[in-house]
Amino acid sequence: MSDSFVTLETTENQQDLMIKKPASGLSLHGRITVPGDKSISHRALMLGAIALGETQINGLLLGEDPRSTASCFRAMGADISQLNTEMVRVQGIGLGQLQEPVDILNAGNSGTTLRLMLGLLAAHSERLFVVTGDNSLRSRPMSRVVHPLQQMGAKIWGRQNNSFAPLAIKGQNLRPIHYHSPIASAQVKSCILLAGLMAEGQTTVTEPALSRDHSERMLQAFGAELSVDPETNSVTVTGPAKLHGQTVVVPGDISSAAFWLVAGAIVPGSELVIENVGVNPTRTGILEALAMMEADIKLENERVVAGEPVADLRVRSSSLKGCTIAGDLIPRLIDEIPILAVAGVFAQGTTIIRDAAELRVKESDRITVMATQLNQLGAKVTELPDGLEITGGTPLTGTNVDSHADHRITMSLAIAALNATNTTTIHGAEAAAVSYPDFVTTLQKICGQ
Ligand code: SPQ
Repeated sequence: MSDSFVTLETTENQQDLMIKKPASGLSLHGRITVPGDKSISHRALMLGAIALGETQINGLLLGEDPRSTASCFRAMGADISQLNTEMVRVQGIGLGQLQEPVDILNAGNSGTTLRLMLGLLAAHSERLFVVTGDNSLRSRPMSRVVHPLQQMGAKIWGRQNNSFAPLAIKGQNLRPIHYHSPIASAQVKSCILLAGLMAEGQTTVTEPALSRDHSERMLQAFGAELSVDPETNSVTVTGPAKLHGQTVVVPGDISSAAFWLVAGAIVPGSELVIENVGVNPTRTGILEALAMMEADIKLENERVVAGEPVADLRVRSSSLKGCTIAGDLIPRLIDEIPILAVAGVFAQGTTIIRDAAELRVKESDRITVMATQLNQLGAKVTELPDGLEITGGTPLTGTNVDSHADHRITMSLAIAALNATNTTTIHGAEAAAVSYPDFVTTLQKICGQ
């Protein structure tokens, strides 16, 4: 390892990220931006492809997941320009007009690509689609979207009673349903709403707690007839819909900003400003959880950009306190739980995370992986069936840890390593490119490297 504090070593198949605290100490400073919101990027590409006319996307995330979405929709005839952050142009082909692809559609590592796309494909009458993904995605449950789509009349086949990709879909004319989802999942909700765009009549999804609402906002902006009942957490779309291309401005991803919020909070003497972050209330559970932990975070320059609330986030280091994170807050911070676990490790007292069993079916089993990897560094983390119990205040010692090919695990472990002694080596760090290709460069920048 060189004298540098943060180094990346690339071998043929994988990257090792090495972090060693400089002898002179460390604090984090700077104004930074984070890449475009991943959820909004997927939806902008998909709705752009099925709308009439041109959609222009500013600020698209150039991570591997939206690239998977773009390549699947190109394979079905959508004209999507080269991906860049300035301006991506999508020439929509119209609802119901996706072509039968000549090969298997590969969603890579992206659950959002596969589950949302299934809703659209199931409604494309008389066309056959075969969809798959990488090792991780092929082990994630698809029955949560297959079952409601079957209730709408979809024909879907797959492994283990149609539960896992690869899946084959023969498009049908679907009928509308009222689906009471057993889980608060934006992917389930969005999949059914997208299918409902082509079913004649009203399709309603009711969920047990509110999940992210980017699909609802964007569908309305594209001209769909859609109503929301906040009392019952229900959304209704009326089909057949007509969508029209729009300009989408993608805000910075709060799930990516979360790494810097926790880094700024736990590394003594730090102050960071993260500019242009999406603060949609269905995503700001992380800010509420960190406020409960007494983190010093302020929202500045709050504004609304193209229908999504945006702010700059200023974080200053402070001493954190353990807290309990559970219930309806969980769907509003589900992807931030790995980095919240890191905050818990450096907080005084106990942090308890419950009602988060969904973490077991993400890109990795994020409950087991965070517990084992943080404990490897010397933390005191106990796995619960649906969460984690973290006893804060135990010092960490750098050693070898593994990303388990999960982007959010890679980045969470890197932030934990900032407060560890010795060198921490994170194997499989290339996973970060799924949602945050410039993560290491930004880390080096705020470390003054
Ligand atoms: O797309 P994918 O792989 O499922 O990505 C993850 C992530 O950590 O980036 C989940 F592992 O985010 C999901 C999120 O957990 C993205 C998403 C969306 O854009 O609709 C919704 C959430 O999933 P779910 O299952 O709760 O609907």
